[in-house]
Amino acid sequence: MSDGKNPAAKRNPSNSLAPLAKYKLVFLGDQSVGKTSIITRFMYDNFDRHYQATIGIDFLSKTMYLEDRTVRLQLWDTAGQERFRSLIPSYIRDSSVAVVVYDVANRASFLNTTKWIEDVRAERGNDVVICLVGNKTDLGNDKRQVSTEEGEERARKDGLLFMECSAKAGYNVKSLFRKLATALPGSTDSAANGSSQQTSNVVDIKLSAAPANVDEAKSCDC
Ligand SMILES: Nc1nc2c(ncn2[C@@H]2O[C@H](COP(=O)(O)OP(=O)(O)O)[C@@H](O)[C@H]2O)c(=O)[nH]1
Ligand SMILES: [Mg+2]
Repeated sequence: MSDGKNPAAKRNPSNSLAPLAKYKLVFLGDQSVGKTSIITRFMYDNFDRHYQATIGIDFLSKTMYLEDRTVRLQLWDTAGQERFRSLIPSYIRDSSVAVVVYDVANRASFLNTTKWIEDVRAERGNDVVICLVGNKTDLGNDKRQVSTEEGEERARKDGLLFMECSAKAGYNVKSLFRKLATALPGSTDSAANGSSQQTSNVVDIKLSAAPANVDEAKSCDC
């Protein structure tokens, strides 16, 4: 009682005075792999989307309350169409995290992640967390064109985080963001280098069961 410090404050003594840390997360990948659906699932726990971000680029914000600090995530959705591709580098430029999505039932979208990852590396070098995400696992094994092992192997070779999920089924979407949050630069468990995989001793992030005023999503209703 006497010193009034809790363990979280000890880990991050400036926590209470520090301005809210903002992180930009960009979502990249071919058209129709499910980028907008993953964001929609995370923001609203919904699959029927509230917003449609397929023309140009749009972002939504969400505050996440971590054990030792609070962060503000800016989720930048992108359109994968070639005609918007020239815009992509400027959006990648000041990002902390790049989420490169493919569709596990579409091999071409997996192969194309190479290009998206090259774009990210060209802009950010190693100063970024890249997560490779295979979406649409709900489609089942008969539709699958990319195995989990192949995705994992690719991520391992390139020093990327990896996750499979289904925006439709709501499978692993929260886990994806939990993984991203623990890898953010400056977080307790991340190294300065974003490709660090040392996330075993993770903090408990309360993404679910949040009170109604926790989440904010402003850019969809305007
Ligand atoms: N079966 C299935 N379909 C999905 C999933 N995620 C997205 N889709 C569908 O795939 C299509 C493209 O999704 P969208 O989020 O617009 O992809 P984007 O172009 O990458 O933003 C839509 O018809 C979605 O309903 C998923 O996890 N499973
Ligand atoms: Mg979209």
